[in-house]
Amino acid sequence: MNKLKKTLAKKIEEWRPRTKRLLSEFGDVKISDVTIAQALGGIRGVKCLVTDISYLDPYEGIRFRGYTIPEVLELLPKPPGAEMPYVEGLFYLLLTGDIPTKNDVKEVHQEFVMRRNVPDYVYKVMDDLADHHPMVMFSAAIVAMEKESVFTPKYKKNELDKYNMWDAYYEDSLNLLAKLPRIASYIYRKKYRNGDIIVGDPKLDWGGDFARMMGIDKPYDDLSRLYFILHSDHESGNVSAHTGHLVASALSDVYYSISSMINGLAGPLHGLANEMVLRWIQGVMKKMDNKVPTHEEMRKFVWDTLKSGQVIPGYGHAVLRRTDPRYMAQREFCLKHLPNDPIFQYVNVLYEVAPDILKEHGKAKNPWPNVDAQSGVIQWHYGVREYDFYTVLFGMGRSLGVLANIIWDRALGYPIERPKSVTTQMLEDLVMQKEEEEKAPMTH
Ligand code: CMX
Repeated sequence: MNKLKKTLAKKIEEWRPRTKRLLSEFGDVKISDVTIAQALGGIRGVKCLVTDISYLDPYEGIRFRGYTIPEVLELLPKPPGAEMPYVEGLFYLLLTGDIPTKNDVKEVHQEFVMRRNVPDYVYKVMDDLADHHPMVMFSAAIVAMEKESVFTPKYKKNELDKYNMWDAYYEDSLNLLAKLPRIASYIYRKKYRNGDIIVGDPKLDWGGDFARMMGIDKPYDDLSRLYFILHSDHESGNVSAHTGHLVASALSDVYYSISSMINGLAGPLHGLANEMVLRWIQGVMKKMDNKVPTHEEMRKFVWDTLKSGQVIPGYGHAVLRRTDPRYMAQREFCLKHLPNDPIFQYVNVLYEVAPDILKEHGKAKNPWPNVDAQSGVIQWHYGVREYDFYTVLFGMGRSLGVLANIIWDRALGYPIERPKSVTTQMLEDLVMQKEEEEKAPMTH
C-alpha cells in the first residue's frame, strides 16, 4: 500500500469515532433552521452538509484543510524551478489534511503515471462528439469509462461493506484523476488544433504534463498548477461539488458522479461564468475600439448591462462577502507575468468601478469579484482563446476536491442523500396557521 493510502486509512480510523459519537450522542442537536425564503431561494445558508476538506468563510474566503490560499501556495512542495506547487501535493493535502513531503508527492505522481493510460474507446467517444461543446465531450468521456470502475463489480459481488467501500472509491478516484490531463488536452487539441495531439511525458507532474500536452510553453505549466489548485474545492454546497457528492451518495461510482459534477459546472451561473466574463469584456473592448476605458466609460457599460436585466459576470457570490482570494491569487499572477496585457487592463478598470455600482444597484449581496472574473484573461493571454474550453479546466481542478470529498463520504459511511420537500399549499397553510395563532386572544 502506498504512503497516501496508508496515511488516509489511519486518518479514517481516527476520524470515524468523532462522526459516530456526534450521531449517537448528539444527533438531535440543531445546527440550522429553514425559512420559507431559504426553501424557495436555493437552500441558501442552510447548514446541512458536513465536509472537512475545505471551509468557506464569507469574509476570509476558502481554506483547504485549514490552510488559506497563500499558505497552500507557500507550503506545498514545488517542482524544481517552478513557482507554483505540485497539484499532486494539493490532492495529498485534501485527502489527508497533512502537508506532504517531496517524497509523498513523488509517490502520488508515480501512482498517477501508472494509471494514466486512457482506453482507446474513450478517444473514439471524444472523436464522435468533436462537434459538441467541450464540456459534453469531457462529461461523456468520463462516464464512458464507467466500465473501468473498481467499485461497481466489487459491490455487485457483495465484496464490500459500508466501511471498506472507500478503498474502491479511492482506487477509482486515482484512476480517473490520472487520466484527466490527457482527456482534457485531447479535447482541446482535437477540437481546436486540428487533432494534432502531443504525447505526454511521464516525468512531468499533473499540471506540467497538461501544459505540455496543450502545446503551450512556460509559464503555462505554473499557471495550470495554480488554476487547478485554486479551483479544486469550495466546500460542498456549490452546484458542482454538491452534485458530485449527491450522485455518489446513491453509490453510483466516481465516473457517474464526476460526469454529473461536470454537467452542473457547465452552467453560466457557475463554471461557465469565466467564459461570460471574457465575452463581456471583449464586447466592451469592441465598443471602445480597444482603447482602455476611463472609469466613467466603464461605469456606463456596467450600468447598461444591469439596466438590461443582465448580471455582471464574475461578480457576486452565494457565500463570499469580500473579494475572492482566488481572484487575488490570479491577479498577482497577472501582475507578475502579464501586467501590460490589454484585457488585464480592462479587468482592472472593471474591478475599480463594479463593486461600487453593484452596491448602488442594491441587489447583489456580494458586490466583489469571484474567481471567474480573472481566470479567462490569463488563458486568453497564453493562447487558449476558445472560451468554451475554460470550464473544462475548471472541471479538472474541481475533480480533485470532489473526489477527495467522495472518498471521505464513503469512509464515514454517509448515507444516500434525501432532503424532504413540501408543497406550496403546505407553506400557505403554515403561514395561515401562524397568522391565526398571532391573532388569537391570549388565554392566560
Ligand atoms: N450582477 C448583477 N446582479 C447580481 C449579481 C451580479 N454579478 N450577482 C447577484 N445579482 C443579483 C441576483 O441576480 C439577484 O437578483 P434577483 O433578486 O433579481 O434574482 C440578487 O442580486 C440577489 O442575488 P445574491 O443573493 O447576491 O446572489 P445569489 O446567491 O443568488 O447568486 C451568483 C450568486 C454567483 C449566481 C450571482 O452573484 C451571479 O449571478 N453572479 C454572476 C455570475 C457569476 O459570476 N457566477 C460565478 C460564481 C462563482 C462560481 O460558482 O463559479
